[in-house]
Amino acid sequence: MSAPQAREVLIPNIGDAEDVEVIELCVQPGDTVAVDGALIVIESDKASMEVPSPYAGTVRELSVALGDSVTTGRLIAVLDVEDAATGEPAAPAAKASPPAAQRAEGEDAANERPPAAPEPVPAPAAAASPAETSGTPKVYAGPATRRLARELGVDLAGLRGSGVAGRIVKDDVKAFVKAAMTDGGTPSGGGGIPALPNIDFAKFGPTEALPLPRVGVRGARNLHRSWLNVVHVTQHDEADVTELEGFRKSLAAEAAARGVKLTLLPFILKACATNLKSFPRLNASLNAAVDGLILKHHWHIGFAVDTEDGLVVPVIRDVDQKGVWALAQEIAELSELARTRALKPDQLQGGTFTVSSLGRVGGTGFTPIVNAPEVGILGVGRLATKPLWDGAAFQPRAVLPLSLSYDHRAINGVEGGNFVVGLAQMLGDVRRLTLDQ
Ligand code: CAO
Repeated sequence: MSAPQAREVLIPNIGDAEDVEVIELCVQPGDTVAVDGALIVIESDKASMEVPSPYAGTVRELSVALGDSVTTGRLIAVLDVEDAATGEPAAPAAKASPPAAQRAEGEDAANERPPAAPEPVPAPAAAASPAETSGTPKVYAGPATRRLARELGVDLAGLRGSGVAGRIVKDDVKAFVKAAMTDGGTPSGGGGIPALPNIDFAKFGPTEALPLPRVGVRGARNLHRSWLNVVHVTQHDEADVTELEGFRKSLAAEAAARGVKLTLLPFILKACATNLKSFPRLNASLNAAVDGLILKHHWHIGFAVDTEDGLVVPVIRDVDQKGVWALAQEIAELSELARTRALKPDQLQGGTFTVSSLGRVGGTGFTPIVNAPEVGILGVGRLATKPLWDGAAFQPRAVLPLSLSYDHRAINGVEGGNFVVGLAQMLGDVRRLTLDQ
């Protein structure tokens, strides 16, 4: 094999256009590029265009930078061309390039073909995906699509193309923006996530389509957004709530007289608010730049309510300032409003931490999804009587499973672990709720 030879690549003839701007670098030194793989994208007043490589080779140096103004004949890059057979210019492509505006229009017409349009011949080399050829840029789109994306602030690297050979077309950009505007997130398959195949399940047996209620659809999107954005870790522990259960049951007559159902949940909310004061980073949100925390000096705790329409999370404000009776009352009222779809928007906002109790259902632990932009959520499992060693013998104790999921970007493992241990201690001895107030 012969030694690589250096080949210069120049800005092709771009017609009358003078001083066009370099708006995108499609390769970096060290990248390999195929014949007609995009090197840079330039933009004049009228249009933008990709400048393809006339050689197959490795980029030795790049002679332009983003924002440079370039004219015909300016050096773009020097390539190391390995193989003379494939390394020679395949065609007078660079020199024969039509004026930018014409080329851009021509490319766009091809770009905007519907995905299902028949493709008479394999995609021409000039349309080969840079992802397949140069290896670095994963974006495969024509100039007008790129311009639209820039105007709308869309990062094309996060889109899946519906055009021929995965090419991103204008409609993909518009659909992405529409999805982001309507639900604050991206549909399945957006954000660079491979979409699931659309399978006709009826092929395998009888099926039935069940539309999700609006609450369920919105909840699913919120969960998906949290799942994708939050770096989840779940820490499990158990609280010995034998004394608390004895205390709670001893209040049964008083609860009945007050017309309140006294479950474990109000004690758990109270214990969370108290414990959050000792762990302020769990009562916080990450800032937009994800380089700092916004600590909240208010303790508004949301609790998950299972309704016919799906999961709803009303928020109890200032839990730290309320007693257990008041919390029990508010849980009952807000749950009822949730189940009758009568919650007001402000009763669903402003939470700083969430509790999701599946205690009445069962389970020894689960991994709740953080209700972003909060950074912590407590999952509560079903109380069970277990033998615990007291140093001399096993004793039957009432044990409550606790599962804390937290955003590991904001909370480290020791902090998360200590929070759950502290919470378990507090529920193990509710006299602790009166300390540190
Ligand atoms: N262990 C054992 N029993 C428990 C328990 C636990 N951890 N938590 C509650 N219970 C018992 C209660 O004591 C009550 O018993 P009685 O009927 O004998 O008095 C019974 O379960 C039902 O309690 P509840 O659900 O009515 O009351 P709650 O205060 O515990 O919870 C509410 C209220 C609104 C949170 C709950 O009804 C609910 O909707 N939970 C579901 C939350 C959910 O869907 N989470 C999952 C979200 S993630 O997908």
